[in-house]
Amino acid sequence: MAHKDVVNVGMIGCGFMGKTHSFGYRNVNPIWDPPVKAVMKCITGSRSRETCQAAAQSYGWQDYEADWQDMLQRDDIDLVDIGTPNFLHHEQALAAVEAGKDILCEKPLAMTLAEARQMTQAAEEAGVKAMCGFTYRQAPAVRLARQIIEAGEVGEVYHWRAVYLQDWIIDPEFPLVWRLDADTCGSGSLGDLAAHLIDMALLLVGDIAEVSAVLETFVKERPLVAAGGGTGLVDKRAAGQKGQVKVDDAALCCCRFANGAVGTFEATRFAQGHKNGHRWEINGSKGSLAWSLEDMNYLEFYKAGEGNRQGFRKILATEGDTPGWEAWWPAGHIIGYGELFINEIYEMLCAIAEDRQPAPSFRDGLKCQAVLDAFTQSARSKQWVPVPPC
Ligand code: SOE
Repeated sequence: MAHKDVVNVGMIGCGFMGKTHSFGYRNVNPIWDPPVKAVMKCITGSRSRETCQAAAQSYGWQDYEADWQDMLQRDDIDLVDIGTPNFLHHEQALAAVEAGKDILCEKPLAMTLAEARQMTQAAEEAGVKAMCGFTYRQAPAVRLARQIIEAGEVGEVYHWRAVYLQDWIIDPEFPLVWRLDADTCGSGSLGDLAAHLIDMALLLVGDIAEVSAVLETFVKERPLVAAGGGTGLVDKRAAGQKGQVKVDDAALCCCRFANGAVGTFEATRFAQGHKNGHRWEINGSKGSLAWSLEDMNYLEFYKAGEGNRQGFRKILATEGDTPGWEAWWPAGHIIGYGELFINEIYEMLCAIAEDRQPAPSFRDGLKCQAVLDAFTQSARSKQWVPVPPC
């Protein structure tokens, strides 16, 4: 793609992700001064025209379209950002590739492995830049962890241990919103939460060879909600009735990595008291690392061989040379959840300017989808399942 000074962005999604990504585009230029600048051209979504118009106004987009397909046809859009419910990713990403646009698509990349494969192949063959939105990778403390691992300071990795704990659907009267409806989300805590853990494991430990999983649905029926919870679905639901929950509330999974390490993953929306408890730990021959999203500016690092001085040190990952921190504030002036979207979009803009795939790319999203698929197969068959190479 010809090098330009600006990237005109078209956002699909006016909900939670529409808001976080808009926050990213609004702030990426002043914070990072990227080699190509983001221009907030247009927003659209699967909701009403009024919702799109209001989102454009409050999030700071120049324009809006009521129909995402009309936005994709516009010549003044270079990058399409897909922040819609999972069932729309495949169709929208393929349409964006067809229109020759670069893409940033939310996770999980798709509803199925076959869809993710098709999206990745289409994007790579068309030569468009395609990013999958595993935002937590962009935390400076996580990038520091990668630097420490690559420098060999953890040694041979033995263990990966990760949890993603939430508690927002414990009430059986909580309705069957799109994140719980198999037709719109594909899977429950697996695709929504474990996907983040898998991406981290692939980034920090390496390829996963085989898996074993248990999935559980504690609340089997929930009240139906009207009009698809803003997803643009035809309303197949009637108020006052209940619908079947066909996705997992909790996922407990094990894996063997290709490099000989072993790992565990626990993702649940039934961990009373935990709001967004994404945590992981790595144990290696020379040291250990640990990170928690709710305390995301810190990385814990234990180095073996320090005699009676040994212990976990808590590194505040805010130094000027901490990767992903370079453009932020003086040391100790911490950042939070929203800033990770600024970092993510900066990476996307750099990839466009440097004519390379962003990290994480659609291929990284596909690798994660292959593990999600293997977890599902294993839970059904009660067998260990190999993960196909991607
Ligand atoms: C669900 O509650 C959710 O918002 C996920 O969809 C996100 O991916 C995760 O970051 C936080 O939780």
